Amino acid sequence: PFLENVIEHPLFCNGQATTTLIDTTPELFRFAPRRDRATKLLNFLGNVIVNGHPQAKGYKPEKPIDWDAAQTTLRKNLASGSLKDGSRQRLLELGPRKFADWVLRQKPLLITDTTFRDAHQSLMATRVRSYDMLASAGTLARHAPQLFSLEMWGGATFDTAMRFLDEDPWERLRELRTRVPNICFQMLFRGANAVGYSNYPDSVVAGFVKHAAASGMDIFRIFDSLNYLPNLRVAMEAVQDTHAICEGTLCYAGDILDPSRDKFSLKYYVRLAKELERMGAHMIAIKDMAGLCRPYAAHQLVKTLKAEVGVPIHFHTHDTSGIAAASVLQASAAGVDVVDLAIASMSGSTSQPNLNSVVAALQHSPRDTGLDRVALDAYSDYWEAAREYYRPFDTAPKTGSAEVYLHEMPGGQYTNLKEQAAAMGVAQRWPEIARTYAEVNTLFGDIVKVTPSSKVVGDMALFLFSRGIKPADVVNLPAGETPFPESVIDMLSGGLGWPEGGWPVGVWRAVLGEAKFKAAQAKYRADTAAAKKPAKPRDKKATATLHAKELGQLRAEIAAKLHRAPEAVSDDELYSHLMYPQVFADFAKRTRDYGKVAALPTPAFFYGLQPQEEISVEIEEGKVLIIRLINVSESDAQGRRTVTYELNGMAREVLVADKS
Ligand code: 3PY
Ligand code: ZN
Repeated sequence: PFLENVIEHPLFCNGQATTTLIDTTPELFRFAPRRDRATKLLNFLGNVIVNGHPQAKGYKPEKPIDWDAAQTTLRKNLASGSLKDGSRQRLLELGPRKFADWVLRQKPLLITDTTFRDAHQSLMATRVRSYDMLASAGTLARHAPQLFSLEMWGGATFDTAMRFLDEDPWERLRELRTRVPNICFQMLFRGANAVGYSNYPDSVVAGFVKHAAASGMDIFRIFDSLNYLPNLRVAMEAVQDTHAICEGTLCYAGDILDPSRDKFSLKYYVRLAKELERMGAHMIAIKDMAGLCRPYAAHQLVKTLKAEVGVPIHFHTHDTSGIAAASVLQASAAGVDVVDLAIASMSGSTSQPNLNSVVAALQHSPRDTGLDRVALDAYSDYWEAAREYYRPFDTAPKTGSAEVYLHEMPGGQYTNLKEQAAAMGVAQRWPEIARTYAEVNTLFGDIVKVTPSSKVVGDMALFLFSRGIKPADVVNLPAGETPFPESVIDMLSGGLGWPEGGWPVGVWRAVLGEAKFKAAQAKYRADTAAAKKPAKPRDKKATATLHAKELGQLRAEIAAKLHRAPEAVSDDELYSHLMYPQVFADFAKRTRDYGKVAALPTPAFFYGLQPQEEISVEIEEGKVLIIRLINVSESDAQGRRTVTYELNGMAREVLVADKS
């Protein structure tokens, strides 16, 4: 409790605590009584029952939903069966290079299932909870051991797990690993931005990779949001020091078949792919984050890359246009090794194309995947029912739209930006905002747009739109005098690296002002000159020593803040803190207040319980709480309600302040 008092104290939270905090702050020693795990959960549930979950946006399922139906079906049909070895055993046995050679020799089209990561990031603002993944993961392990990998971590999931779902992302990784010992796990890694939005020190990036690999990650898809390859070096080298596969990534923008978009030509992508191969990539991903790679472009791109590089090619796209399955089939025909797809009921629209249908499409063809369609359909039924729990977040467009070729927004950004527009009260003007987004892209010289560069384009679009400034007029504004968003200033200063050819001078000068513009231009020249020099051979030992020293210092700083010995700060805590200090601190506090809410079934987590509804909650292996809601009283004079439960058959009450 002393520690809790310290880290919750305003002086500590504001970073103003010094070594005298303990002597000068007697209230640190006033301890609240320790609450047991069950009481904490009953308090959490009581709050949701009385006040609603802040994430559920007031949504309440209209009629009682048979929440259990999906899981029962899955359990009945598929939960049993033996575990066969799969891609993970093969990787561990062969090592990454020989594993990649094995991939090259495969005739069947290999498939990555993105249901646990990109599908829900792109359809439901990354809100799917571990609980629902864990309930179904064992089924995949048993019935789809032919899958190449499960993309189940990284991207936005690290942030949202803690920020919105009160979950520890590291626990998600390890618990899924326990249930799926046989299929490779894959994550999306934002190069120098790791799983955050800004650049981190090399020691942090490399340390994160190492810890993730040790926690069960097998394939790292590493990209940069401007295709600025120097930003990939540290993470790629770090992966090469583990058992895992380093998937170097080229982000697809433009249209290779459109001669007027010559910035993003076939030649450009071949150059990137060759460079990634030279940097040590075991595989190369084509990351078509917005779903812009049209079918015949996909064919040509894959065919050319297969001829030009010697490592497997992995194709990732989004179905925003409604026609991306055709791109997948064309990529397959051109010899792509692996493709990303999402389970049927979590596919389509801004998500990946439909896994079940592609498997069916390739049956009895030379690239037949060998996956069990009956099992995959049952698995899809499960997600169809589970998806219902997430209705407040499920805001992706219902159908495909060719409009994506105009605005070029990544699948994961579309719903978020729309939400931001709604928060500004301009939801009805979405088509104009989408157009402004496209015009900002032109203003920036036509760039790759993916987290975080896509967010910067979105910030600029909303900024200009809300002030009634046309993107094309930005270059005529007095240099350095408009209060552009911080993210825009940072990107144009080189904070994210550099786009091919640098920034157009007009917008560069208008945003930064003359002095900062000159400094940024000099930095751009120096960085690009340095990037052209042949890289010095890496001194692994010296780098490891330097990183260990830096990480040791960071760990000591955090330990001092927590009043713990450095060795008492776990690696999970260290990296969660380093990625998102405030989000992690808030998450840790809520965990102290409410316990392990990740153990609650999703309907109870978001919508509470109905009177007489009963749930069972496994708070640790073998320790199950049976919670039944009995009654919610009227408010008392202080505006509090008494929530009465039965906990394992015994009456329990908690008092909840009614915030309505
Ligand atoms: C992410 O970085 O989270 C993405 O999904 C980019 O496509
Ligand atoms: Zn994606």
